[in-house]
Amino acid sequence: NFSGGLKSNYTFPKDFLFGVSTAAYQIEGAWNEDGKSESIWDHLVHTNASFVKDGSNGDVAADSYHHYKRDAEMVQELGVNIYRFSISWPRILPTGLTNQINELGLKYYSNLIDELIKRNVTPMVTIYHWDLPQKLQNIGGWSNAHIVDYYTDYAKVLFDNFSNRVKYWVTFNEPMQTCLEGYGGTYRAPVLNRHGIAEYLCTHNLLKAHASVYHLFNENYRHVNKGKIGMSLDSNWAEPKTDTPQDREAAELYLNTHLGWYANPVYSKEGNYPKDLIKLVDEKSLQQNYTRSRLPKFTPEEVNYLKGTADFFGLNHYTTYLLSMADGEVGAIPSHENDVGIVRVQDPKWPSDSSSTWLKVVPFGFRRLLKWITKTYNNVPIIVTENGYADFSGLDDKARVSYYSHYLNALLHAIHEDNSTVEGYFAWSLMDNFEWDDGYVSRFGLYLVDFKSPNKTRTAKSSAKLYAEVIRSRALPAAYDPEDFTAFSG
Ligand code: PNW
Repeated sequence: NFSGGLKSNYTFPKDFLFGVSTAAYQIEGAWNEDGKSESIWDHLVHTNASFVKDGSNGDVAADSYHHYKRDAEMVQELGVNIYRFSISWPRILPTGLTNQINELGLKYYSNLIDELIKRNVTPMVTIYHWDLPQKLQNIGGWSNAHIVDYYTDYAKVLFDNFSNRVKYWVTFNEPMQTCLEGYGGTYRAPVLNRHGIAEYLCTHNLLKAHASVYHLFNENYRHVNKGKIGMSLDSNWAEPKTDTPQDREAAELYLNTHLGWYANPVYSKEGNYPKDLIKLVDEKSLQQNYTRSRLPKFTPEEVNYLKGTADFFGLNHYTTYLLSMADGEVGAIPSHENDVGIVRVQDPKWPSDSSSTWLKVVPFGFRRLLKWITKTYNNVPIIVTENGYADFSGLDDKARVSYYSHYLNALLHAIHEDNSTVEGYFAWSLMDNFEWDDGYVSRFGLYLVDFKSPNKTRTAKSSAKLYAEVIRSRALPAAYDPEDFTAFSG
């Protein structure tokens, strides 16, 4: 079944967490207010005007720095149990380091946390959602091994101030976007484009930083609030392009060398990078005349130090691709893409009229991915920390209503038929925001934001009402039809 499950009376478990997600740079604005310094995203949009489709930036965005009370009110209106937001490192530490702690920055997040708790909403904090202090980028950012200490010092400031009130922590949002697209490629800040080298260095340091912060939390802060900590990894589902052994292998290789690149060291029984990835990069590096592999290695002590460093598996999922083996070289040489040697496409017949061209609606892919994670990582508890759909704006967002219905249906089937342990689900996003290189063209919000109005007025869309109803009834609406994809035909 394409939709990921037939019509059912399945309901969401009693303790299931329903949430909504945002990220600091995408909503806060106030980019240089009250002592905040420049992040790598501020720097990118201010120095490269053509990077963002509509020439916009996040200087003001939804201005949540000044409207956080309204944000908390919206979260409460939805009936959501938990709100996932991120903290801006350069707002807390303007030099990137702890020699100077910005009290006004701490105050902003402290106020937001109090406002949420007052409304019975549990705060979930993402410690890093892509906005590194530019001052740290200038000394190498994630490719500088000292970042492990800098990040740990930063996280300690957050734990010291907020662990009494914050129960859920996410160390990193989508490290693959940071490292593969930002260091290897040109799609995310800092647009380093040192493919084949920098994505592996970045990943190596970032995973060590994750483990260091996990241990810090586990040893010193967990008891304060019975807190939990994990990481949010992004993954598409990979479907074999045709039903041949080669394409099936390509699909499995895609998952292992993308999601597994980050998940294996933390969530697998044996730890370390996936064997496939080690072999591919080592062999290619030798062929290419490098003295040593472009993939840095963990020592056995490090493998153990990283293994098991998460209480839950945070998953950000949006869409599906079809995979086949490359015939010949693919991608730039050297690069992760070239090392792995597979080709991904999407089926033009898959429904979508999304403003994000990559966002095809394939609910069965969500269900299969949850099943794959459950099997590969030994029934790890999963929290879906992002899932959502983009359009060009409008209050009666029928396509988004349909997307959420189909994906939540697939999720119910994963829980009830595949025995995946899914503890929570977060819609991306609470409100329209700065969608990175898409600027304000692509809208992901349950709430529409009028970016032209002085107060950045927020209004609930049809999808907000659907989500609130699902949360209230803990099931899909009676009228939901798993066969109906007409909302995506424009
Ligand atoms: C996520 N993909 O990025 C980010 O966490 C959000 O900040 C962002 O606004 C949202 O999704 C929508 O784009 C993505 O590979 C990263 O398909 C990767 C993918 C999709 C989204």
